[in-house]
Parts: sequence; structure tokens; C-alpha cells
Amino acid sequence: MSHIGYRILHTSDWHLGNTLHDHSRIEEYRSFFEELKKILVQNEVDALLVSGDIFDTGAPSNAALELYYSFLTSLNGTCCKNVVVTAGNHDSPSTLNTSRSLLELLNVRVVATPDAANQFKNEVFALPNEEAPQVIVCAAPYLRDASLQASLGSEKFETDEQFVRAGTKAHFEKLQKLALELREKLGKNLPIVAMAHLYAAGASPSDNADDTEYSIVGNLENVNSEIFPPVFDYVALGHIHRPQKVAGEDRIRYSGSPLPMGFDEARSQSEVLLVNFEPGVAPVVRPIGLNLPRKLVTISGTDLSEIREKIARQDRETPGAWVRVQFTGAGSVGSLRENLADDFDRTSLELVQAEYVARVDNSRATLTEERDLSEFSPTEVFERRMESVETKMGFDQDPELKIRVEQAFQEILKSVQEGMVD
Ligand SMILES: [Mn+2]
Repeated sequence: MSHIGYRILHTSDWHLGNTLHDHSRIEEYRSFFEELKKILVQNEVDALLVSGDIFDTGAPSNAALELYYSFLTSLNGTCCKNVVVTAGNHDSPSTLNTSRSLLELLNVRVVATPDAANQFKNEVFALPNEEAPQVIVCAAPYLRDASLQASLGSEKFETDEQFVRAGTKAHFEKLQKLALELREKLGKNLPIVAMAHLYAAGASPSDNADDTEYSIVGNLENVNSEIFPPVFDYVALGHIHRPQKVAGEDRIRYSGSPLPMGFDEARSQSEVLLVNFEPGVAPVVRPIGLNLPRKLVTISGTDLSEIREKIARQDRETPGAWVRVQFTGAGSVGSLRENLADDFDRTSLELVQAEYVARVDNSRATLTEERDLSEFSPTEVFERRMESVETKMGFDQDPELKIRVEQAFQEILKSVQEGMVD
């Protein structure tokens, strides 16, 4: 190691396997991982922390799994000797756990399941190891109700919000205690880093109010940043996709997602956070910008000629971008996709989504009538079909069945899109 101190890189919310209106994003992820590896090496990073939502779904495609494994393997032999991966709300703990012991051989530590029976000891450890410790990590995965209740003991709460707040607080109090005990045992004044996948009070999910689907799934309840007292020298958060500090504190941060998870999350830049620990001083945090491999842009207009003009301009500004077209005028001009096909053919842009959007009282409402079948993604078509057979299939009686059918559809769709069907 040529530098003094210990360096970690904080990222989260990869959502590997994500698709955008059934367009595969595997190439974007490939380019993200190349850049991430370059950043790790150039900055002589010692450990990579990934705070949840590794995969977009609990049953990731083979292509998404392949990317994950080959990236982690590619770090072998570099300066980045350790990786810590926690499960987010999108991850299936059992999916992450399938490769846990195998990845341990590459010094990749996977924490997917809070081990209540063992007082959550699996979440607290030293990096790079206990023989030459540099930092203590409290790596909490996304806390589901059972883990929250186990952290609380038999205590009961009136509302979900109180339950989530108190349970999360109790959980991090336990981890803090374990970390302090470990620090005492190792006999060195080591910095303590927490990892968590949750919605901290005061964090803003996005500029766009519509952007809640990905950012806040599961518990809508937020937790107070007071659950991270200064004993935690740095808190590496995941769950919110927009990079930000929490409660104005430099040491409590969301790295945000490397790729925007939809047009509403489109942004000019993403980042990862480099945290440098030196003995006796507060850690220094430096955001490192990521090049977005592909721009997502929205083109809106009240008539086709306005939209056409903007398409030509957008092609010059952001060649290769994926585009959402929003028709905001009155009435209908038929299939937007058919009307604009030639215009897009003349450019390097790709039309990903086309929709009619009406402005009502300053709020947006999407008109669902007058849409051509070609304007729906396969998932949307499937959802409509599911709605129409809800009673017949008994989905209203058995929501679990509905979820299983939806998951099966997504698996098949991903296999088809990524050409993995044998
Ligand atoms: Mn996420």
C-alpha cells in the first residue's frame, strides 16, 4: 500500500438485470463495471462496500448473475482486497446466499440475512481481517419485519412507522455494541463504518414525485438519522437512488444508483464515494463522478412537428440516447410510435417509450385510452391481461399466487430478452 490510512469505496443500488420498457441494460452495466474497476485501481481503494439492491429482482437472469460474478472475480489480485455486499429490498437473501461461501474465497463477504439467533454477529467484522485490522464494519442488510421484531424483543408498537423506527434503532444499537466490543478486543482505536439499506428521514428520493417505484419499495416509513450516532465514523447508505448527504452530515451518505432506474430518474451524472480513513482524523469523503454509458431523455411536445424538431436537436446533443416521447397536446394523432418511426430511423436515438400525457391542474395524468398495442411494453400487456383475469384466476383471493405468476413471467421475459433460452 503506497498511501497512508485505509480507503473504501461506497456504492449501492446496482439493480443488475434492470430493463427499461423491456430494453436490456446489460451493456450499460458492463461499461459501469469497467469504469468502477478503473476507479478502484486508480485510487488504490482497499475495500468496496455495496449497500444493497445488487440485483433488480429476486430471480436475476443468468446474464445478470454472470456480470456480478465476473466483476467480483476481476478484482482478484488488485489493490481492492475486500468486498462487502449486503442485501437490499429488491434482493432475495437466498439468491445472494447461494454463492456466499464461494465468494468468501475471493474475500467477498455477503451479508444477506440478519442472524437473530446469533445476536446478529454475522453483521460485524474487521477489514481486511482481524490480524491486521483497519476498520470495523457493521453491515446491516435490508431489515424485514422479522429482523426488526427480533431486534426489539417482545416490545410492540401502535403504528408501522413506530415499529420500523424503533426496530431499526434497536438493531443498530446492537451492532454498535458488538463493534465496540470488537474494537476493545482488537486493542486498536479503529474507525467504525455502518452499512444500511433504508429510507432515512430528510432524504429526498428524487426531483420527480413520480419516482417512488424504485426508490422506496417496501417500508415507506423512514428512520431518523439519530440512529447513527457519531460512534459510526461513516454510514454507507443504499435505497435512495439520488446521491446525497443525510441531515447535512458529511459522514452519513447515499451514494445513489450508478444507472438511473427510469426516465424519471434521468440525471447528468452518477457517483461513487471514496472514503479515506487516517488515524486520528475524521474520514475524508470524495465523490467520484461516473460516466453514464447511455443518456435517458424525455422529449415532449404539444404536436408532432414540435416533437420532430426536438428529436433532430436531441440527436445532435445526446447521440445514442434512449428516448421517452410525451405528447402533451389535446386530442390524439394515433400511434405515436408509427408516426415517429421514420424520424427516429434518421437518428442514432432509440424510441423506448411513447405516451400521451395530459396536463390537469399542474399534475400529470397519463391517458391510457387511444394507445396502440405497439406502445405497450410486454410487461404492461401482461399486467393488463392479469387485471382482466383477476377474479377468474382467483388472484383476488390469493395474492401470493398472483406474485408467483408475475415473477414467472418476468423470468421468462428476461430469458427471452437476453437470448438465454436454450
Ligand atoms: Mn434500490
